[in-house]
Amino acid sequence: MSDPAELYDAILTGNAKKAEEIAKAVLEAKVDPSEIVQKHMIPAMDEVGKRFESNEYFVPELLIAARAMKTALELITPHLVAAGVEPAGRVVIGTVQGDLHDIGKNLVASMLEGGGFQVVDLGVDVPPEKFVEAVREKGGTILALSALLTTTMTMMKTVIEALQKAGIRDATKVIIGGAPITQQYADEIGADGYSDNASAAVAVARELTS
Ligand code: B12
Repeated sequence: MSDPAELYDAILTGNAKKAEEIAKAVLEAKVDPSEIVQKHMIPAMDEVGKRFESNEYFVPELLIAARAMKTALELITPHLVAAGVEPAGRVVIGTVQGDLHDIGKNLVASMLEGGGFQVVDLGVDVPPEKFVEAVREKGGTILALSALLTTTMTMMKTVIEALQKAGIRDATKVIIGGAPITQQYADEIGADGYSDNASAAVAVARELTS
């Protein structure tokens, strides 16, 4: 049987095929799915985040690690649900209208998934009304907005105003990020949280749901 601890290395080195094989084997061996995620997979993504922050890893390493994580998670998630493990919370995420950048947003989505959140990814160029609709329909408690352009970051304020108009602002926590975004901007537009990287985004989301 495969050792679930091997998943740590498979994710850290971005080996999606190996991550898939190990995940299949340990699930067949009836290892607790929650233990696989909490003890081996999340620590691997935490380490990936640390290596990125210390310039040891760059975007390509981040992306292949996130892909390996996602591949294994897709196999494990149905077992987590079957075991009755409650998700840490639900997140609706997307890149704001007019903006097509999605590498950072995808990383944040993968890290949140790895952190135990149920993530609804609306993609890129998402109009405010689509965010409102998704939060309402899918009961998103956290709305995560990404923007990479100074010309599109103002859409974040528009989305918050649309939530207000729809009467669901108070029931929704809004977190924002992307290269031009700062804590000061988040405060200015009344967002509930901000982070400048994907691993810290998980900590912010956890704090807002605790
Ligand atoms: C790759 C890239 C592209 C790709 C995007 C591919 C894709 N699928 O995403 C392509 C080629 C399509 C592109 C197009 C354009 N781009 Co571009 N692009 C970039 C580039 C080089 C890298 C962005 C990136 O992926 N970074 C890596 C990721 C990992 O970092 P990140 O996105 O910042 O995300 C991290 C954090 O910000 C945070 N985060 C991100 N989102 C969120 C969300 C939440 C909720 C939280 C908590 C955290 C968080 O966590 C992430 C992970 O750690 C940047 C330069 C740069 N240094 O940022 C320019 C850049 C963003 N682009 C720029 C421009 C101008 C454009 C174009 C207008 C170019 C043109 N003339 O056509 C178009 C716009 C298209 C559009 N409508 O969106 C400018 C923006 C300038 C500005 N101040 O507005 C930049 C800064 C380049 C520059 N120096 O001029 N681009």
